[in-house]
Amino acid sequence: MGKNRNIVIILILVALTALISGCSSSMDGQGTPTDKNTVLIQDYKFQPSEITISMGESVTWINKDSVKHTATGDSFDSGLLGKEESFKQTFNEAGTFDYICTPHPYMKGKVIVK
Ligand SMILES: [Cu+2]
Repeated sequence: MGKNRNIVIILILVALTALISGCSSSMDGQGTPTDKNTVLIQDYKFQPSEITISMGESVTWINKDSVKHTATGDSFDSGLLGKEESFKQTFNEAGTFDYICTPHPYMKGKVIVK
């Protein structure tokens, strides 16, 4: 009886360890740590919807939804991004660049390049 109990405790510990390591690895997968200009596509929204960067910098979009989204402007198009897929675009011109998601045109975002 005591042996069974130990097994149960070990199983719980193993499950907890798996959970904890699973969480931390998914946190590592969040964003691209080297790119400070990251826009998450989540809940049918660009977050943040407006981002300001300096000329020559790039913006990385990461889709967090199960639904496919795009980041599509006049001068760039991510194409359809599945969950956890990302798209990086460099902006070498100053200006305001509006963009939408092609399948959901009500999703709007803006990149301001200074
Ligand atoms: Cu979309």
